[in-house]
Amino acid sequence: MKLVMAVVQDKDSNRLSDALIDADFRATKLASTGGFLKAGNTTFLIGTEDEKIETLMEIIKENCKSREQLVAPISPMGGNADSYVPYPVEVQVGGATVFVLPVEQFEQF
Ligand code: 2BA
Repeated sequence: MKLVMAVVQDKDSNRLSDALIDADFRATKLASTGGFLKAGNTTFLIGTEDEKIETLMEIIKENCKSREQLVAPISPMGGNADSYVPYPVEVQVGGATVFVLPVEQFEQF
């Protein structure tokens, strides 16, 4: 068994939830925040059998889109102004960042 942790953009989270339910995957959604953009995203915890991982990856890939996002400039607080960029910068945010972990034991009480 594996535990899949997938960080996805909020805009894709409802679509992915629906697709997971349709394909009979069980998932938990956690509200999370990206460390770099400090913007909300959604982390899915999905426990599943090893043989279903490929199907699950396809579902995640199909339902999560990569997008450009603007990072607002943060003004320097009495510090080094040399590296300060006074205009918003665009970064490419991936469709999904996925970690696959082995599960030692799974119980439901
Ligand atoms: P954030 O940390 O808010 O990052 C959003 C996007 O900003 C990243 O997209 C990347 O394109 C860019 N970025 C992040 N750190 C950067 C840096 N130090 N310098 C320049 N650009 C940087 P993604 O890589 O697609 O990541 C999307 C979200 O997935 C991340 O949001 C974070 O919440 C999560 N994530 C990505 N890699 C992770 C990792 N190794 N461990 C845990 N969470 C991760």
